[in-house]
Amino acid sequence: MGGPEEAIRTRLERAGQAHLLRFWAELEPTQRASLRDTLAQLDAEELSEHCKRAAEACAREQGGRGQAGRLQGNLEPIPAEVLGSVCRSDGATRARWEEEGLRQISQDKVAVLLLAGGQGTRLGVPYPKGMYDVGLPSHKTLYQIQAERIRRVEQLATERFGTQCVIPWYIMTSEFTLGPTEKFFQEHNYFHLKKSNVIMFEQRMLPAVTFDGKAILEEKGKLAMAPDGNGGLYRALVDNKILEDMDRRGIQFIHVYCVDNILVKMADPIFIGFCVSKGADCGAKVVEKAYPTEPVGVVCRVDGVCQVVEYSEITLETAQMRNPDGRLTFSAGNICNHFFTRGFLQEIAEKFEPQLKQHVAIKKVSFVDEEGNLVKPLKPNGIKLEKFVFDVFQFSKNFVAFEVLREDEFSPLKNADTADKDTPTTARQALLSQHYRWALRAGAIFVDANGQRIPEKHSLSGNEGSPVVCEISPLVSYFGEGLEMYLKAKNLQSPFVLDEAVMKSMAQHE
Ligand code: UD2
Repeated sequence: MGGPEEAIRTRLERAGQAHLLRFWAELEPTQRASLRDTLAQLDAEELSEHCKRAAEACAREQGGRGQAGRLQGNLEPIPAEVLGSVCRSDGATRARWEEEGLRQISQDKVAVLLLAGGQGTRLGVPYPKGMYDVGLPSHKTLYQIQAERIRRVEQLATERFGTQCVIPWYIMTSEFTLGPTEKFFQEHNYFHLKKSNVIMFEQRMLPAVTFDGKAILEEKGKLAMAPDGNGGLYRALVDNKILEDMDRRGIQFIHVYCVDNILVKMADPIFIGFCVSKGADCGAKVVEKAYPTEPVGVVCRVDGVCQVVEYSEITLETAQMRNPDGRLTFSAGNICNHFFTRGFLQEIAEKFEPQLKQHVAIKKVSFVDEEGNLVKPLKPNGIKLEKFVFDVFQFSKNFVAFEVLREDEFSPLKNADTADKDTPTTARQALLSQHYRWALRAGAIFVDANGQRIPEKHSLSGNEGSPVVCEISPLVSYFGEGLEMYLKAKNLQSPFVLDEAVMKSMAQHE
């Protein structure tokens, strides 16, 4: 090894990471080139700092539950004055919020930003989660559903305010998801959105580290790397000049959301309108937590400051605390739907990002041992450091939370169908139940093959299956609106799919 390689070796030695070149002599030229590229991107100081920090954070974490215990003492639920609610507000107030949200959309001030850099390990598919088809009659993927909701809500804003408008769709990907996501969108013609309004960018990757602070080789010529968490967003915004792009387009409000919630209301006008009318710089949608160990963070106050305590970091004792009425004390479940002003994001990017906490995830990381054999560890052996998107709440000057109904807005796809919660089946059922409720509300009558009325079930909630299969395209209705003209007093047979073509033919038969 000589020339530039020598320089890399010197840097690695300084960082205490020279073992990464252990197999250099055996590597093919292409493997060498790729390892050199990875190492060249890692600044020696930063790498050494990262490995040190990971090992220390891990030792602290393993050193005892002390930290969580301390946290628990200072936790309080969020105060009522920062919490709005879709169900505890009256129709006129909701209509005012919606009007405000649609106004902002109609003026091209609203963007959506999808966090899609995760590896979706729990679901266990080898492609990005957004490409998943949960088995709806239409076989639409999560990405398609989201794209169609953007188109429909743009249309609603245009109808209300008479101006054409665009909601740009920013998509944060990672090394794992960028290529396949781009290809998928190209193959599907960007789901009829303008390509220039779908902006994909990549978050950074960080090396996985052993408990004693050494970066891990997963192959002889390849470091084990993982995305830097969904809070990697703030560095990625800077790296990819996304805030400048938003500025150029006149974007002022950004709805950030995670990929796997099949019920997500893209650029939700009510949420946007609520946050804007409260003058908030930062906001979070919440649902009432279903059970103490549900894997959602809780929005609460820690030492008087609004924050999220993640499900992996809350003590069981705290999670189980109940009020005298039996409800969970920490019930504001984070659903990874956030509102930010561009100004707030700018401030985070410029000032606060380095202060964001590094969270420790201890994982099983495959590695090559000293003899060069691949080892798949049975016990966790590696540390991954991640930042969390919600850790910026503490820097907000005017934080609000907004409670929505779970059955209307939250059904995440996290696990394969072998699990009993948050699976393709529960996501599919949640969507179909919602569409069934919309159809009933619009006056539809479901009948069986003999024309007999199928008894209605109005109070369906959550994952309960509906008695019929009814799917309504987001291009026809964003959130149940405008369906009476097609469905009122109509006899419908299951499975019923209301898409644009059916809508046109129903309109012609009027
Ligand atoms: C997230 C929330 C949790 C709760 C839950 C609801 C965080 C940190 N936690 O937990 O509080 O709201 O969702 O469903 O937000 N992602 C990236 N880059 C990464 C890692 C993740 O873009 O490096 C994306 C990922 O693609 C997904 C979103 O972030 O869209 C959430 O990631 P997750 O599924 O790992 O989060 P989860 O379910 O642990």
